[in-house]
Amino acid sequence: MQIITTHKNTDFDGLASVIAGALLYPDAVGVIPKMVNPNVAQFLSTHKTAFNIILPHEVEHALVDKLVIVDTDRWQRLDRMEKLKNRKDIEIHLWDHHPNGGDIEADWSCQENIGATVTLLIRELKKRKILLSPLVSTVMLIGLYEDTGHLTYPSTKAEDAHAAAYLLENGADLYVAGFFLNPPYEETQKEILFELMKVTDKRKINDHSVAINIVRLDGKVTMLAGIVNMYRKIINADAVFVIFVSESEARSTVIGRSGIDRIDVGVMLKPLGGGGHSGAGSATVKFTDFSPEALKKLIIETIEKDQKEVAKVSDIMSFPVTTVPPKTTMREVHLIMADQKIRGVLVVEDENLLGIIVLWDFKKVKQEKHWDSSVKAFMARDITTIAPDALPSKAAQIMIKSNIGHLPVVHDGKVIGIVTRTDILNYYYDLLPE
Ligand SMILES: [Mn+2]
Repeated sequence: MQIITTHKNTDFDGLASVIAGALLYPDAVGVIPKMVNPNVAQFLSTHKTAFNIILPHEVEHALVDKLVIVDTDRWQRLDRMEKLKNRKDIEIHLWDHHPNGGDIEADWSCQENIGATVTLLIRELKKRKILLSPLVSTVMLIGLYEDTGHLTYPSTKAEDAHAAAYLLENGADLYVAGFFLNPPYEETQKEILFELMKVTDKRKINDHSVAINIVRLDGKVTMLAGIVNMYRKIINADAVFVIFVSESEARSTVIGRSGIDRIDVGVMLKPLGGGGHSGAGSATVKFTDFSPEALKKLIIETIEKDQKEVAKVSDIMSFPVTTVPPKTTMREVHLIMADQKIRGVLVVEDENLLGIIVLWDFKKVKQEKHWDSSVKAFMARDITTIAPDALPSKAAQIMIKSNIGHLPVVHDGKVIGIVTRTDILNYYYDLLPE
C-alpha cells in the first residue's frame, strides 16, 4: 500500500499537494489528517468524494510500503504515522518548500525554498505532461495562492507565478478559488480581530461612522484584508482603516474598507502609493514617510476634506440673522444694511418670518416719503426657506432656479440662520484644491 499524507491542521497547500501527489503516484491513496483548517474542512465537506482520500484511522499501517510526505518534514506534524517512523522497509518520498531540517529521513526528496509545495509538484506534473482537470487545477491554485498570499509574499518565486498561470490555462476557476480563499479565521487572526474590537476608535466624521485603528503585528499574519472586512461588519462602520505596523520592517500597511460611495478607499490610498477600488484598498508606507500616528492623522484629514460635500446648510449658514420688526422704516433698514455691510434683512414678528427685504428692493423707493414707510410695504412675502439639514447643493439649486440670493434657514418654524450666495461660493471654492 502506498500513501500520501501531509501535516495536521492541513492548509490548502497541504491538501493540493496530496491531490497532486495522487496524480504523480497513481497507486497511492491520499491520507488527510483529521484536523484540517476551517476553509479546507469546508472544501472537503462538498468535494471529498471527488478525490481518492481517506482518514488516518483508515490506514492499515502494516500494509504500507511507500510513504509520500508533502508540505512538512517533521514526523510530529503527521497524523497517526508514528508506527511508520522506525520501519526500515518503507520507501519515503518527501516534497516540501521549507527546508528547515526536519527529522524525516527520506529516500528521495524535493525540498526547495519556494512559495508553495504544490509548485514543486506542478513542475513534475508539467514535465510528465499529466492532464489536470479544472477541479484539480482549482484546488492547486487555492493552495498556491494561500501559501503565497496571492503571489505577494516575499517567499514567492517566479516559478510560483508560472505555476499559477499553468493552472489557469488548465481551467482553474477563480470564482471557486476566491470563495475558499476568503476568511479562514485562525487563532492569530481571531486575536487581531479581538484586539481591533478592544481598541476600536470609531468616530463620526461629518455624517459617517469611521474607525481608524493602529495595530502592531509580530510576524507574518495572513488574511489581514479578511480580518478588516469582518471588523467593519462587526462594528457596523461606514468605513474602516486599519494600520498594521511592522516594527521589524519599519513600515505600516494600511488596509481600508468602505461601504459607502462618499469614502473612496482606492482614491484615498493612491497618493500613498497604494491601490484598490472604492470599496477596498491598501497601501504600504515606510516609517520614514509617515509614522503610524501621522498616517492615522492623514487619513482622518483626508476623509474630513473629502467629506465636505456632505456638509449641511447649518454648517455654512450665517448667523445670527439680522431681523427687524415689520414697523421699521425703509430708511432705518437701509442704515442697518449699510452699517452691517449686509445685503438682506429678515422681517420677523414674534419669531414668525413675515418677509425679506434685500438691497435690490430699495430701487422700488421712488418717492422721498417712501423712505418713512414701513418695510412691510416693500418686503417680499413669498419667501423660499430651507431646512438646516439640507445639502448646500440643494441651497445652490434653489438660488439658481428662483434667482434669489438669500435663503432663510428655518427649523421648527423659527429662523435660525440665513444662507447667502456668498456662503455658497465660499463653501464651494473651499473645496477646490489649492
Ligand atoms: Mn505549504
